[in-house]
Amino acid sequence: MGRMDLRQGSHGIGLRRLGTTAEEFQQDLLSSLYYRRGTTVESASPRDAYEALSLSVRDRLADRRARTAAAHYASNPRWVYYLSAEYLLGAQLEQNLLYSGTGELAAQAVKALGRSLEELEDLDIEPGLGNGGLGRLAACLVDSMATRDIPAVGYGIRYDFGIFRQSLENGAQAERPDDWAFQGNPWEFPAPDDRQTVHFYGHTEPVAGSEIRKRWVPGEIVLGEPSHMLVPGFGTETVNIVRLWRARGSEASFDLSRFSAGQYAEAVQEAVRAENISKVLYPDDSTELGRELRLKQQYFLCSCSLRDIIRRFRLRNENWDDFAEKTVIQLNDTHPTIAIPELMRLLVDEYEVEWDRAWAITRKTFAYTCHTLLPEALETWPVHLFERLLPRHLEIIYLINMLFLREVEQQFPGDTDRLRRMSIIGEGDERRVRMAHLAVVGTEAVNGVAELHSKLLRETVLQDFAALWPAKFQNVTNGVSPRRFIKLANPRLSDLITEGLGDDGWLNDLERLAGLEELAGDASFAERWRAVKRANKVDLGAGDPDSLTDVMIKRFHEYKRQQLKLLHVVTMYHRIRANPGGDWIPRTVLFAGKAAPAYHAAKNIIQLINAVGATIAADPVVAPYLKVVFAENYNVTLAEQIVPAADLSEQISLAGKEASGTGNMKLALNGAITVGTLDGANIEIRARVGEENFFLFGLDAFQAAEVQIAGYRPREHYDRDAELKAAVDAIAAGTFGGVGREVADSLLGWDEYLTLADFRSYLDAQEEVERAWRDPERWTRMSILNAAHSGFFSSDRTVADYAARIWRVAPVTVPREP
Ligand code: NBX
Repeated sequence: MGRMDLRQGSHGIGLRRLGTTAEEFQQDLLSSLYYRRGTTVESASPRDAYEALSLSVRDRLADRRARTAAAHYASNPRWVYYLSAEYLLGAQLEQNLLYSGTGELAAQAVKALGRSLEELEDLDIEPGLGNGGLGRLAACLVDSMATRDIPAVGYGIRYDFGIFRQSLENGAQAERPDDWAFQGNPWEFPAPDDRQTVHFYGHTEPVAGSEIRKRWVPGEIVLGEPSHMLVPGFGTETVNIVRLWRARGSEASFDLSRFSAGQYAEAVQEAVRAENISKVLYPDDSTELGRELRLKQQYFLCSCSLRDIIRRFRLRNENWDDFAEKTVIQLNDTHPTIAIPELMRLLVDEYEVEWDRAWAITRKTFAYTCHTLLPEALETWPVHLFERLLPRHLEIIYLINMLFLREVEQQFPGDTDRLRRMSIIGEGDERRVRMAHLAVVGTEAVNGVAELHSKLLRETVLQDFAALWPAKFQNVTNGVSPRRFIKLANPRLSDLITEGLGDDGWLNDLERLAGLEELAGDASFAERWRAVKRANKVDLGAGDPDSLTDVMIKRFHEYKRQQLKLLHVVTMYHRIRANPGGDWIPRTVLFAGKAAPAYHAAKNIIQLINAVGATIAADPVVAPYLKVVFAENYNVTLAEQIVPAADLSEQISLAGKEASGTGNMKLALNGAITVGTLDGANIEIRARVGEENFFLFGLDAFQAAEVQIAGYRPREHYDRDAELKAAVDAIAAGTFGGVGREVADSLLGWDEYLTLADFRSYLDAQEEVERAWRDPERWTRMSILNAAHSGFFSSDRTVADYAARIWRVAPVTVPREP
């Protein structure tokens, strides 16, 4: 590959065209096995068969990739570069079979190897290069950019170890490393020719004849080696790429003289240090520990990617004034914000562009997406760390800040408090660089990820910036890929929808699901809808398929309030025990999700859930009605199994805390009904599916803020509500095990996320859930209407919004095979 990939397709080279019949596919599969795996049908292991199949499927996208690169090169378009420290791409084989239209051929061909497609799909390991919603959003957006024919590259880090593998040991979370590519990764194309050099540490020196330019003399040099994965569009010819950087020591990092002297560890220590940069994904999804290695990762990603972007720009363009016309760089949260001073450094120091011109280019090039409102999730870095690791960037940030504060001073003369609040440098006990401020100052557009989130950003966290630049702030509500989360995850429902709507055009025009509305009243359609859900529950095997499958699947965090769900479970347990003969609705409560390894309170909640589950399972009175399941190691693959089987979708975060949520969208699209607060995208889901098809409860964001301001006392709720008191007391007494005490102490002591304040309202909503469940016709109708009116939540729409309002890019059509 290398730089050739931009210039020409396969035309004229005289490549053999890949066949389109089962026999031809089988031939290709056998050649892959023979020539690329170096084995034979007789001695092939399942892994060999998997690899050979993957390579043959990948080949079928390669020609589209070549035509895409050629079309992009020819049209010299405006490009979108998506910078993200995380991608949760999910398993590749099934997706690429679908997107290349070779599923049928492949299924027949693998039979010749004496294997089944399902068996080989089970060997497909997902690259878990992300924590949660932010990483999965990046994956959905690159899918939709390709589907919408937008010239785009996603840049990221190729971590050796992705998000840890979770297992339960005595009901508590245990973590093991995720060596995801241990057996190789057939989906990846290495591109060593495009490697980049990255500098760290050292000092800066003045440059003769310039006040502004500096020379950075680094103290450490690391190589960034890229490889890429193909990102095909659905129902189109475009195949884009995600380019991931891996750190390597340079030749100089191996100390041959030490090696010769027998100092083997010392000889490689520099290389090891370099390679550590891309060794492991940080598993913390919403706290910033300010670790040096993490800042190194961020700069490594940005430095490699910007040089690659500039290399690509210069293939077809000469004038820097065209850079911002041809390039938009979207920052996925603040993690890649160091790209802003890095572009300034490259332009000013290396390409000798004058400061003001460079700053105008930079500001026009970048856009920033914020994914949080939690103050502890806003990244800041100690100035002294910056000074040591990236001395030149700190100087540039100081200069940016000085000029920026001058701008503020002009607008608001004499308002020193405002200057202090808005400064990129925070002055506390320790001076820190505020990355969100840098991201707002250095970009053309800033967006939140759901209506409420964008509004709260404007009115709270970024209020001063919104006052200064109101037009900069926008909303782009998140979305999810309907291919992965309906078609691939839920083939039964996909077939039924296609039959109901007459064709499968809904797969890239999701608003067409609205056509299901008129089928919601059709008894036979409803019957089949119910049968699909039931069959999916049987496949999942979590519990009785006729029970209400109640799912809460997401990262464990106190703001998401798994503890509220748990209080509900304990209350159900008490009620059933008190009245064993009652007309109870059987429920399976399914939890899945990881807690950051250092997040003690979240890990306690996991442990308590499992303890409560075990107590219930051992209780012959309650067990027939209530089952708690904790599915280990939640990831994209597991989500694809759980989502289709869900009846009830738990979206119960404290209002004002969940930026958007995307699991809420996946579940609604698959006919689960939401029980939720007015938080994040829940609000938009409810507005679309209709309030009668959504179980609402709890304080809204405004009320929650008022409660906090008035001085929240969780004990008042505990004292007033006998069932709540009984649940908390049982937990505190250790009925379900020792960690209960700590969980109860936190609930009664401060309850940061108002769990107790929302308890009664939540229980009322759950009673409404049960009323609806008792009427299967009503429930099914609600379920169909949820899917019918969730078409807005396609990531294709999200991408169309970004393209029209932020990126201002036009699609480039890739010609079909001649
Ligand atoms: O981003 C999530 C939000 O919590 C969701 O509400 C939202 O739907 C989703 C997509 O916009 N944020 C998230 O997943 N954050 C992280 O994973 C994260 C990772 C590393 C880090 C901070 C946050 N340092």
